[in-house]
Amino acid sequence: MITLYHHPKSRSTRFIFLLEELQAPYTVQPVTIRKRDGSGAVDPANPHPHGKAPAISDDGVVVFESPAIALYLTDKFPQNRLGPLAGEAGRGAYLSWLAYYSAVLEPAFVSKFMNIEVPRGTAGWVAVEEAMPAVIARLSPGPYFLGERFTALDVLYGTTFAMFGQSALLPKSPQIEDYARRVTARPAFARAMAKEG
Ligand SMILES: N[C@@H](CCC(=O)N[C@@H](CS)C(=O)NCC(=O)O)C(=O)O
Repeated sequence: MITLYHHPKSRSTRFIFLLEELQAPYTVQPVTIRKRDGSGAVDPANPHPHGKAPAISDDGVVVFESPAIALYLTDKFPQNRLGPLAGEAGRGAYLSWLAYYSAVLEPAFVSKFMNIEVPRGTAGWVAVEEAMPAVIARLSPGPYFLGERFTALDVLYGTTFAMFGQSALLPKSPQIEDYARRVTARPAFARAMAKEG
């Protein structure tokens, strides 16, 4: 049985969405986390090495960091085809864009938020203004990251774009807005929202 270590309205919320999409058996263990304003605290029950959310445990097997959790869950629960398996078409793109999410896109957003120029040739990521055209090109055939097939990539990217859509971090794009709406219109997203509190 999967235990999701979850903090409301955090990066762990989208894993309730993914677990609902997968129709996997799971329990949610609420944890405290440290907040930007100095409040909150690492929860000793949380197995993430820095006390961050999300983390999961699967009968004692601990997995942390969003792309690793997404891959672990879609490999473990293949029945709803939420991620191409090893040897299946699309696996290479699936792995690449999972890694890109936390290695390039999140650092790009944080750099913009902190007003830091991304050092060309040194940083492992690029500026948002360079990352987003690559993401939009990938999404162009649509409707999802891997074409017709909805996958865990859409859970990560779609919820992120839905969250940042109203902010200056995300360059305005009707295509990204449509995509975020499409992802968050899914019944599993509504179920996750109802359970998340
Ligand atoms: N790289 C991690 C980031 C997780 C993360 O930073 N989560 C935030 C909540 S949205 C957190 O737990 N912050 C508490 C802290 O930094 O101590 C992932 O993608 O899973």
